[in-house]
Amino acid sequence: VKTFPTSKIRNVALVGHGGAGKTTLTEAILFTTGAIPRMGTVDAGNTVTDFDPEEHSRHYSVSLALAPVEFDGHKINLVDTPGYADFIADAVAALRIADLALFVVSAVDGVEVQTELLWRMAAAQGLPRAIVVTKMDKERASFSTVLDSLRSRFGAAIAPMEIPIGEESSFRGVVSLLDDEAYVYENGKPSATEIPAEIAEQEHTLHDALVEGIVVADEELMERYLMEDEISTAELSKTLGIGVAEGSVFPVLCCSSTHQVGIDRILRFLVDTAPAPAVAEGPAVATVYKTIVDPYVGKINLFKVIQGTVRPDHVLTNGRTLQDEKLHQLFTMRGKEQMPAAEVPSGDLGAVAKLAGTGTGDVLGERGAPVDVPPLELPQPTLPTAIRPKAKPDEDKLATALHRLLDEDPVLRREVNSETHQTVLWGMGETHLNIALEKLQRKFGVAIEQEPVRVPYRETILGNAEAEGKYKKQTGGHGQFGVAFLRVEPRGRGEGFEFVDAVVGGAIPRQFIPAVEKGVHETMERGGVHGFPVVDVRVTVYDGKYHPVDSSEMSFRTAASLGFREAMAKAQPILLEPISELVIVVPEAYQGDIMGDLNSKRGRVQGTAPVGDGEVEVAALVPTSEVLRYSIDLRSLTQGRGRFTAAHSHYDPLPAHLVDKVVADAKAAAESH
Ligand SMILES: Nc1nc2c(ncn2[C@@H]2O[C@H](COP(=O)(O)OP(=O)(O)O)[C@@H](O)[C@H]2O)c(=O)[nH]1
Ligand SMILES: [Mg+2]
Repeated sequence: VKTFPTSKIRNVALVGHGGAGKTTLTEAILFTTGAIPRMGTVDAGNTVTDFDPEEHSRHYSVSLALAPVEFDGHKINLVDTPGYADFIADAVAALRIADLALFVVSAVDGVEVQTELLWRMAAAQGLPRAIVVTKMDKERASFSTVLDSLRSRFGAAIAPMEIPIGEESSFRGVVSLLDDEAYVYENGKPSATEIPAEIAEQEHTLHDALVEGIVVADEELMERYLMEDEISTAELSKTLGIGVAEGSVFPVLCCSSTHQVGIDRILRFLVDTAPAPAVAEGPAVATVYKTIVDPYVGKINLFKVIQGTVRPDHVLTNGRTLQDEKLHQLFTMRGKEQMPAAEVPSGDLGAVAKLAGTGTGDVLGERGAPVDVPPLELPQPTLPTAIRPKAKPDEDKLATALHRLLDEDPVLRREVNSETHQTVLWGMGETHLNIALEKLQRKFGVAIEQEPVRVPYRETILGNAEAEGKYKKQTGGHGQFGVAFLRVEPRGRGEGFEFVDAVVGGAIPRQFIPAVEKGVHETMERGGVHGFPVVDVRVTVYDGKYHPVDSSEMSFRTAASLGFREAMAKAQPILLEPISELVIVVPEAYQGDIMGDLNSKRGRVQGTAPVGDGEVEVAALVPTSEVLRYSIDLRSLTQGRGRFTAAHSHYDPLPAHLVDKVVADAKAAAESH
């Protein structure tokens, strides 16, 4: 690939709700610029940017993918992103390196939930934004309806640059409002035409509104406009570009990707009006926004150069690990294809293979280069699933495979629960987790089985009790003998286990006291009356008996275990359940539903507070067992408009009427192994 100066580079993230038409628009742009000889389709699974088998089987994007194209002496790096909530992390990463967020909105469906969420993110970042209303050819497409909904959601800075000629099946061209030119398309080829009479008046009004909107930003232009001076399209474009770069105006274009109508106008806009990356001279610095793990090629890191020029064989230091990394060959990705690059200049996107310890979110810089890049904040996964390899011998393989999978998908989190002994994988939703498991099989050859996540219940006691633990065995020669009298008492929540030795007069010889403690401790861990670990008890050994020949460490361990079990059973044992603290943010309209649902989940709302933008935050304490799948519940309660975090808070007694069910479920789970 040719090297382009920074001013001729455009980094454009295509974002928006799943199914809006991002991948198809990317394909249409690749085709229009001659990068590919024919257009693939998402449904046939042969587009450039949906190349994973997981994308083919589902017919939608799950990872970001690059599509650099050349147009009019510029290099436009399109980053196609997934729109579904489960895969939002890749959209977040793309927004971080883009200089323009191009929101793709379906002319049929209008502004949808993910579009709003992504808009909010881009706004928080101050990222320049523009909108393409696509699928203009489809039945029920309406440019004006979409425009109204854009304005009502995103305000008056929404500025149409075009109006469609025809709509639905008669959609055949666009009028460019900036220069009053009309184009109709045949087989993707535009030809200039007269503005159709039926839209001429609307065109005039919109043209004037657009031009006025542009010239107010520039005093000199304003004056000339008032003097009715001729202002060239180039001047208007340039001034509009300043507004776009400032994020004070959001141009709107329209197209049909499948019929290739208006695609060249979008390219024109990107070249003429979209901002170039900021030029930064100095030693090379690059940020890694995505890591792809290929089982054969290894890791490929996608990066953006934010300062200087990155060259082959450059040695850069990873700002997190402080390790040097040698960048051998540089290339650019187009979908899954690698295209060699001689160098990657400031502002451009590149890729590099085989870095030892670098991944998503890392910053690479020349020694001594000041590296001050805000961290890439990825969403926290909220849905757990427990996994195990289908075949027992794959245990070790699973650990390595998970490690590599997490390199590629840093949003996934792996946890090994020491109480339930489960390996738990946390993801953004069911599809995210399913795809993770499919990749474990496809890329790393480990077949996985899912099982319900077990809640780490615990046991404790409410009362005091005493018991005699006696172990006596006579076998042939010398036997086993030990007796330990134990007292159990409850301790406060979270205070843990305390062992007290109150034996006097050598009823149990000194050297066997540790064996008594060990016997108690082991039994607590293995499980109490209901089989769950015992916590928050004081155990006192206050008397005992021994035999000079038959007593041993073993006999006292066993005696203590028996005594502890008996005392526990008499001391009003109860189950404790973990309680999670949830912090939920939803649009105000959903507050009532959220509270009702929390109520039905035995939750206790701790407080609510408005957090701006029409949203409220609800904090609640809810039994963990009730919210393992809260991610799914919240999505369906709010149509995807809510978000939440959950953290372990504390343990509370499990209500008595639930004990039998919890015990039965645990037994069934244990037997299934
Ligand atoms: N009629 C029509 N269909 C389109 C157009 N763009 C996309 N589609 C269809 O809409 C569906 C979703 O498109 P896709 O590009 O996967 O959307 P994405 O999820 O935003 O990437 C696919 O079936 C496309 O064929 C268009 O301009 N016109
Ligand atoms: Mg897509």
